[in-house]
Amino acid sequence: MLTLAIIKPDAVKRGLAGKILAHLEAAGFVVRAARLVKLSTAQAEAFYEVHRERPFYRSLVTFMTSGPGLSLALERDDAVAHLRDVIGATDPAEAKPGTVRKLYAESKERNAIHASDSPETAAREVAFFFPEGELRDLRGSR
Ligand code: FUP
Repeated sequence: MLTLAIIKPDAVKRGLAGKILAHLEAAGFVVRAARLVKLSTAQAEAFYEVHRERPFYRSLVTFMTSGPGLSLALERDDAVAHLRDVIGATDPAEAKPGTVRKLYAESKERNAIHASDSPETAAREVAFFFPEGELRDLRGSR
């Protein structure tokens, strides 16, 4: 199955995209699509729509539009749950050792990586960044 990750602007800016992608590949994820995207305010607002009423929403949108992030459609078995394990808790102070956020995040907001939180969200978020035709199948001819 597929899930959506974004290596966030803080991590891209600090030159950590390659290290984080290597971490994800070592954890068994296969890249099916990738795109370096600088979100517009409207796009970031739409992506984080579920958080619109939260106190951190405006700051989160500003951060996510501050520079390009690397959006990734990733595949492996049970991809959503596995990726959540690999990235760690939202706040790096609470993330387990060896997780992407523990290793690379600066703060609860500037936390290096996004990962879809359910299969339904993953389907929506993969479609947000990648039209069906952009997904590559490494085992097939596409
Ligand atoms: P997560 O699924 O771990 O990314 O966390 P949430 O969906 O709860 O939050 C989405 C993003 O909002 C987080 F990645 C960072 C930001 N956030 C804050 O800036 N402050 C908070 O208190 C909670 C979340």
